[in-house]
Amino acid sequence: MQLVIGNKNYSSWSMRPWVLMKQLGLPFEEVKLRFDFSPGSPFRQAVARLSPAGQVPVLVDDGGHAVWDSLAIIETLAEADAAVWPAERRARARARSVVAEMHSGFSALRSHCPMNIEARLPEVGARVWAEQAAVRGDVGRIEALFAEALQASGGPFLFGSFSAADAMYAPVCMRFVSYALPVSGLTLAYMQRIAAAPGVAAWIADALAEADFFGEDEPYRTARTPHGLSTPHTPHTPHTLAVPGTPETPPG
Ligand SMILES: N[C@@H](CCC(=O)N[C@@H](CS)C(=O)NCC(=O)O)C(=O)O
Repeated sequence: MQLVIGNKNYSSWSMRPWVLMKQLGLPFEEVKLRFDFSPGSPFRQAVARLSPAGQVPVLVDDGGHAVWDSLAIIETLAEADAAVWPAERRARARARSVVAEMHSGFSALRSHCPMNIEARLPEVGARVWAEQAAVRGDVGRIEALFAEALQASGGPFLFGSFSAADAMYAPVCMRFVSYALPVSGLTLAYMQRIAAAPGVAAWIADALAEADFFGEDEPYRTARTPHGLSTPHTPHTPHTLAVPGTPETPPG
């Protein structure tokens, strides 16, 4: 089984099935294609051989059969491992709902705060927060669904143990950190648990070790900041999650 992905610093859709497979212990070979969306690029050519949709992630089984789109990959994984979704019927239905909501929505947050794990852009986040009501709306809805799921399940993850829902929202947590969006203590504590989950921590460490600067996903910078580049990469410690005005809450 292969999972074809893009740059770990930027590719939020690739992150979702990757962290889910790691968290569930599903074996796979990672095939990473460096982002280059120009026509005929090695990225374009390699993806076109696998998927008519032309996007990553793509899951390729041992017979060479490809499944594309993060949600289709998640459902394919669920056929092999029931732990992808919560066991209880209503929780499973709710998890599917919030996963679908992420897959088809939150376009304001996604466009104004593109995933950029390595970046720390609190000033940009403050400006976006002040100017973009739709981003505030997206974050409010996400915080509400986090709170509802965590309250119903008792945590530590949205539906108890790590599921597709947590994988789907892991890149959102990365955005909240990079742009220092002003979220609640409950959300911060969940973000810390997400960042510390071994599969997520491994993805973050790999993202920080990358050196690529991909302009199409960098509306706010012209170069990557130095940390994690020129110096040897040190083991990842969970992000500093302190957001101005919001008390840092320990995991729990
Ligand atoms: N709906 C798709 C979205 C995938 C997607 O947008 N992938 C990006 C990288 S994160 C990509 O391959 N972009 C290349 C392009 O759109 O040409 C999914 O859920 O997998």
